[in-house]
Amino acid sequence: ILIAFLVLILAACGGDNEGSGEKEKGGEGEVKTIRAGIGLNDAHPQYKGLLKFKEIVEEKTNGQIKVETYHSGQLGDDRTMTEALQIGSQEVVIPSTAPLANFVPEFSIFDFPFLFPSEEVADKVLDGEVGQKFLDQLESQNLVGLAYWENGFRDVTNSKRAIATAADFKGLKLRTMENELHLEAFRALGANPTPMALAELFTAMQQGTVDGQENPYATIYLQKFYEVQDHVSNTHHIYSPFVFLMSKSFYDGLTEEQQTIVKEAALESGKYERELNREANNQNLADLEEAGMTFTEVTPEARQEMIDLVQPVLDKYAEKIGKEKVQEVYDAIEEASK
Ligand code: KDG
Repeated sequence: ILIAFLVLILAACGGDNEGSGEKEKGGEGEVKTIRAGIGLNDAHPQYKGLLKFKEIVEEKTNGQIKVETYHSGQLGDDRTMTEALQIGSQEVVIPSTAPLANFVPEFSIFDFPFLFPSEEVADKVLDGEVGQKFLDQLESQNLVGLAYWENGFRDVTNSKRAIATAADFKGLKLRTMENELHLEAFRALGANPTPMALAELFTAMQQGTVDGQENPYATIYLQKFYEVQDHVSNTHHIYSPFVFLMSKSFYDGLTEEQQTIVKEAALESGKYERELNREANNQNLADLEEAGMTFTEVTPEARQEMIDLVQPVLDKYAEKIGKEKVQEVYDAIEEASK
């Protein structure tokens, strides 16, 4: 019995040694940790999508990859977190394309006002060849783009006046994301835009530093902006995609199997996030009205006037980005709309 016991102990030690050998090589024995951060709060579908990503990755890697999730800008705003990915001090962030354009300017295309006619068309273009081409450009910035998620169609809120036409934007102090195209487009509409981190926005509206902001209904509702804003309009001026980013140095250090798992998990949890987000956006306008906000309809004619006003800004950016690249996106949208 004693000999059998010793044999068992030796066998167990042998197993361990093999394991730590792999660990030294950085192979499958090593537990890796992903710190994943977003700017929105934990009530938002984006955070629920992130939890789904965590669940899939931890299950499929048998715990070899752990995912720590952070919301509400706990790790910083989109830009700071993206920089952290570049230097390898954070592993995942899911920014809107707007702040991402500060790293790869071509991403501005997706923030052209009134570009995508519907969420379904956006899905086809982003998940197709054209969307992939943009993700490929991230590598030069030490970033890996694993999937597109959805922030959604953005709508304006403010505490000064109802916005029905372009003229109503006049002089309005609006918070925007950190993106030159957004700033120029709102200036073209007559507003007075200022970039600001999401985490500072609620207080800025409460204290009157800004009159309003623009975000999808889900964000307006779930971040409780209705507590400090009176008017909401269906401007639907920009469709904001999210991009699921991973630090390239971290991604390169994964085994091939782990790379496949994180890629598939980003796509699968993205589908789930889009579904939840669309449900929320469909429901949350009614919730905003219920919470006391006044809804103002923007007619197709009024929207057309807004389109005409921002057109010179788009022409300028199309020139900057490269007309062919922009045309490729327009063609893909036309194809996807058939
Ligand atoms: O988690 C995403 C947010 O950081 C941000 O991209 C959301 O649309 C947004 C905004 O207005 O800041």
